[in-house]
Formats: sequence, C-alpha cells, structure tokens
Amino acid sequence: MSRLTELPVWKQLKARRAQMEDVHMRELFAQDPQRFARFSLEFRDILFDFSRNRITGEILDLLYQLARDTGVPEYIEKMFGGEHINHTEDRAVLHVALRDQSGRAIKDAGRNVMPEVRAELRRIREFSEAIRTRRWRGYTGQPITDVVNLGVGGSDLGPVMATEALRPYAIHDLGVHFVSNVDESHITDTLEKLKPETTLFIVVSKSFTTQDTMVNAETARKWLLDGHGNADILRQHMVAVTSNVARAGECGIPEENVFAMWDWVGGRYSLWSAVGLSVAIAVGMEHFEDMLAGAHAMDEHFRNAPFEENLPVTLAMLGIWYVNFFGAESCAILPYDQHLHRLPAYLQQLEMESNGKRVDRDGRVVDYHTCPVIFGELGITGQHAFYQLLHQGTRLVPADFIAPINSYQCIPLHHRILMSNVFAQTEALMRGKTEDEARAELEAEGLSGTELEALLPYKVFPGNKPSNTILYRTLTPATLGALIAMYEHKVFVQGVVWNINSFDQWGVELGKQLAKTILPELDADAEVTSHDSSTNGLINHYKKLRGD
Ligand code: G6Q
Repeated sequence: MSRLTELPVWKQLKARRAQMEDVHMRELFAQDPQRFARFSLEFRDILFDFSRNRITGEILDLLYQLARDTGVPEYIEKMFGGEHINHTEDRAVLHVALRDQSGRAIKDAGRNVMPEVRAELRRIREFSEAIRTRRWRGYTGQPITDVVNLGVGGSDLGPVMATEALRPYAIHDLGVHFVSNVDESHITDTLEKLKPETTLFIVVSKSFTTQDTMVNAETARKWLLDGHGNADILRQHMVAVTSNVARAGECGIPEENVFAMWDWVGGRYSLWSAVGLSVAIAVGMEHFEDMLAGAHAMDEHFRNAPFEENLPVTLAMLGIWYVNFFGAESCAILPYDQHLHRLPAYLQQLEMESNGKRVDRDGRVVDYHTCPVIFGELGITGQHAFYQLLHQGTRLVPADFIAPINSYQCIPLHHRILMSNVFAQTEALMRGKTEDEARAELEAEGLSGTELEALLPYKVFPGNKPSNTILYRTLTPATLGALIAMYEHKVFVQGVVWNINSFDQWGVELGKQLAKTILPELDADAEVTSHDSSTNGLINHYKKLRGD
C-alpha cells in the first residue's frame, strides 16, 4: 500500500465517491441555484466554470485537503525556490524564471539565473526586430521573407502552438514555418516554395544531438549551400537555440548565432525562452513579452492564491477526482477557437510526458493511476466526429471546453453560432435526455407503439458527464500566456499528489536506443535475425520492397 492511498483524506474521498454514484448533476443544479457562482473562478479575463462536475462543496474541500496533505504548498515553494525537484536528473525546475517580472533573485545552486534570462531576452528582442524590420539581410543582400523552425517535441510544439494562436498579431509578409518530422516530406514540402537567399533557419535543440532535428538541419544546410559552396553564408541564414553551444559550433553555426537554453528548463516547458524565437519573430517582441507577462501573472496567482480560489489547483484536483476515484482513463481538450488548433497536441505532450509515470519519487511502482490519456481537437470538428462517445459511450471522459468571448473577425454570426455550440454541448453533457423526454420528442414527431419503443433506447442520453468551461475575453498574448501557465501548474500539482517526478522523461529513451541498433541493419544487405520474429519480418519485408 502506498502512502497516498492510505491517507485518511483519500479514504474519505473514496467514501464520497460511492455516495455520488447515483447523484445526477441535474439534481445538484436544481438544489442549488447558486451552483454556477459557487463553482466558478475568475482570473483577469479568464472565467473558469467548474460547476458541471460531479462534486459537492464538501468533496471540493476534501480535494483541496488532499493537495495540502500531499505537500503541494511545500512543493510550490520548492519549485519557485530552485530546489532540484527533478531529482532523477538532479535539476531545478525554473521555467517560471523565464517569465519572472518580480525583480527578485531566482537561484539555481545559489546562483541568480535572472541576469542571464534578461540578457537572452534582450538578444531575442534585437534579433527578432532585425528580421521584422528587414535589417537582417541574406547573403545576396535581400531581406529575410521566411523563417523555418527546425525542432521536435518541446522544441517544436510550443512555438508552433503559440504562433498559430497569435496569428492575428503576426505580420503577414513574413512566413514562419515549422519542420519537426524526420520524414523528408516535411522539409521538402516546406522548402518547395522558399528561396535560400531569403530564408532563415532556427535550429532548436536543447541537446543538439536529437537525430530528427540534426538530420533536418543538415538537409537545410545542404539546401542553403547548394550551388554556393561557401559555408560563410550560414552566418546570415542559420541560428541555433541550444544549451550545447559546442555542438552547434561543430555544425557550422557561429557562437554569436547561438541563443541559450538552460538545463533547468525542460523541453516541454521551454516556450518562454529563446525556443520561442520564432514566436517573437512572427508576432513581435512586445507581444512575446505580453505572453510572458500573462504567464507570470498566473505564476503569482498559483503561488499566492488560497487553494479555494486557485485556478490551476482546482483544475488539477478535479482531474485527480476523475482519474483516481471514477477510473476515468482520458481527458478531452476541446478548444472552440480556430487559433488554438495546436493546443490539444501541445497539452498532450505537456501532460502525458510529464505525468505518464509509474514509479514514485521513492522508486516504488505506484498502486494508483497517474496521467490519463489526453486527447482533443477543435470542438466543432470533434462534435461532428467523436462527441458521440462523450455523450452516449460507455466511458467517462471529462472534458475542458475552451472558448473566446470575442473573436478577432467582424462576422458576428459565425461567432454566435460557435458559442451556441459551446453552451449547448456542455449543457447536453450535463443534462442528458431522460427516457421521458426522449419519448415525448418521438411522440411529437408522430411516432407511437412498437416503432417508438424500438427507437427509444437509442434516443436516451444519460448525461451527468463532467466538463469545465474556460472562457476568456479574446485570445491576447497575455491570455494565452496565462492559459498555458495554468495548465503547466495543473500538471505540477497532479505530479505532486501522485508523488512522481513530472520533469524527467526516461520513457522516450528505449525506442531511441533500439532505432540506433536498427539503422545500420537497414543499411546492410544481410537478412536481419537479431530481433523477435515480428521486428525481423517487418525489417526484412521493408528491405525487400524498398526502392520499388
Ligand atoms: C520535452 C522532451 C522532448 C524534447 C525533444 C527535443 O520535454 O524532452 O520533447 O523537447 O526530444 O529535444 P531537443 O530539444 O534536445 O532536440
């Protein structure tokens, strides 16, 4: 038995869960006209409505108690204080420093990291402005028209998500592209329409050893040099973001073109550093800094607000309620904002790479569930695709609906239709449709007798499906920063409750190791026999047919 499941508050929550089995949220809303007011929180322009959850005030109090009893307050201070809470890598977790505006010192191993952070921000400003104002020229003297971010995982998902999210702030005569896949189609399709003399590559790799990115960078280098043979031109066309300056130099990128990353920032938390250079170039440094300011404001809220008023803590503990007490295996992220179309992919990495762990901080295999499967899609697309399962499937899928109150465009009809869907879907999930209601509808359509009875079971919606609704006024850079920071801290709180290290990712290693063994086997002609019969069979089939 683990310490977590032995906690008295855990046992109390288990008992409350059993009592909630037959309680429908319809009844909870009927009993308390103030339910929305009681179970919603506001932070700046963000409204977080969590009233459509299978909770009572008492359950919520117990969930906050669970956060306290598992040491969340202490861990928050450890993180902000630069303790090496990423214990398997002996590293601090200081992404909050990247956006800190408090003026206080933030220390890693006794050293204030803030001067370096600020110096790097100044370099990002200088460089992004030089590109945007056309001062930075390519080797023929023409200005840069296209920027290509080469990176994968944490070195790609954040920048691409934020660049898309802030599209209304971008200048339109500068193309910003993202290549992450080692599948050559990604880079060749991207470069097809670009010209070497007006293209700038940003090679983003904390380690500067990631095979996918290194291979893409090499292909980009060849494309740039093709027909010129003069490696000096790389100076104007390739920059790097890395913590491995030496490796970047070996790859022909001069030191003055290298932006820093630090070992106290995990890839999936690095958007706020020079990893976000493409974002700063796309939307301008003022907007990039607004995004940092929004995130910082959320950091302060997370650190200082009582749990009862704390958005990330509440979001996290509701997630724990469903994963650990209802057996929910997934969680849906459903943005109703076209510009947030990469948010589900971003949060998938943030949550699943951080908390997809099975061994606790004491090295023991846990006896409770940790991170659920995070999936999602633009809400409107999802409605016409997988919402069927949310409404009438056999599984409980808690969902976050995320929507703007105002859109950037001026066609009100579009936005009203969009919002009517947000309100309708969350209401439908909560209310469902009873047998009586379904029967009345069918009768109104003129059905009766056996025909009606045969159709009736298919028309019933059980409802009682939990959802959160997150509304914000408009997707400004500051709002985006606050939203992302809210999810980062949600992940943090859940990791503390589950007693796991949210900041390593050893699980990505095994596949990489095996790929290293397999690559030379693909080059050789001999039949491969060193693996299981499936791996051997597939490799040999591939070798026989390749090139056809
Ligand atoms: C993120 C992960 C992972 C990482 C990529 C790219 O937290 O560690 O997604 O960002 O593997 O790594 P590099 O930046 O070192 O190329």
